[in-house]
Amino acid sequence: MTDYEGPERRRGDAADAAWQREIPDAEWDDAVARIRATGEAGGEILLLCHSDPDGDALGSLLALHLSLGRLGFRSVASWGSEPFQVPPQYTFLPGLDELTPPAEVPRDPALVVTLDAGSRDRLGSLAGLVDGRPTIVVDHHASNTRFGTTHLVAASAAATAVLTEELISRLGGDVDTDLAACLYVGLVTDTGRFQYANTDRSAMELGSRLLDRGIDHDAMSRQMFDTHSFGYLKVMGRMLDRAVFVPRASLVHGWVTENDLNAYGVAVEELEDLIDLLRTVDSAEVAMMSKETGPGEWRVSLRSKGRIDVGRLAQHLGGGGHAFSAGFSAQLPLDELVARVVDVLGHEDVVTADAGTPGGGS
Ligand SMILES: [Mn+2]
Repeated sequence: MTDYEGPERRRGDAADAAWQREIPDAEWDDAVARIRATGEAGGEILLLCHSDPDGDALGSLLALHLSLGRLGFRSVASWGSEPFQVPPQYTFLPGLDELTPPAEVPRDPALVVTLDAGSRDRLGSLAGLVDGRPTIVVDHHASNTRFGTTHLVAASAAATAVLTEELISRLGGDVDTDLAACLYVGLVTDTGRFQYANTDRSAMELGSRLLDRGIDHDAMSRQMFDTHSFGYLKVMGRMLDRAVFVPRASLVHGWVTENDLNAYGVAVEELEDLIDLLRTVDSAEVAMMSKETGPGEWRVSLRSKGRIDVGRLAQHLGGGGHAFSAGFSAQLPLDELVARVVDVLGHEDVVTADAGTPGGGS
């Protein structure tokens, strides 16, 4: 199929999207040349997304992996966290059977491409593979540390999937229905189903191009957003029952313990949406959701309505993310965890200059 109208159409009458101006053409050319040279020489291209992947990380990883395979290039797709498990809401994604567990990833790839990872740390147990090796970083986190050798990084891109589509198009790849499904998952999850402030015209246009490829978007949305086990509802009930509101910090906090997950047979990967319930609280500027991933170990998600830069807040606590959506990990008693977040919320540098529009995306 060659009738796919990709970025050419975007470059027509309308002005370039902001994200297109963030990445110089030379950087795109360099990325394309490196991938082509490695692929054509039969070299192994290692694709890595961030640990504990969300929809954008997973969708971008699979789309690029499938695309390179169709171009006749050898690629390996993985991420550096265990258990190496795909969250149940994404099990319809094409290409999942081609993923390689971190222990089986080749230790000496010719080229690495990272997707949706804002820093080397986010590559988890596979982070060392980017050291001293050509690495193309594809990402949209404002906090990106530019840890590679080629950087396709644009903070104003709604999702890494937006940049991945551009890369596939520049490689001369065709976006067929499978690739479109992967990219759509990235786009729809990181824009909060086209509701967050990062939803711009180019995100809507990408959505429309992907629909043109015949994806089953309603069935995909049902599995991603509207399908839960009964146990998940019970965990949600426990979480809501004990959620607390801290008025002086305009913070609402909910948490799920390992005990909750064991009691109802729910995996921690299924809890991605719980924070969306917390962020609906009218009097809370910041929503915080803590998930226990080991005894006393918490994976914390943060969302802001606009006045607080939770990306900066998370950086203070060893994590990162976007201004409206971020996270960090910590091993602390829960009350100390909340106390530290409340403390950082008092720092001046986490208050945004232009308080206003709600956003999102990770
Ligand atoms: Mn993302």
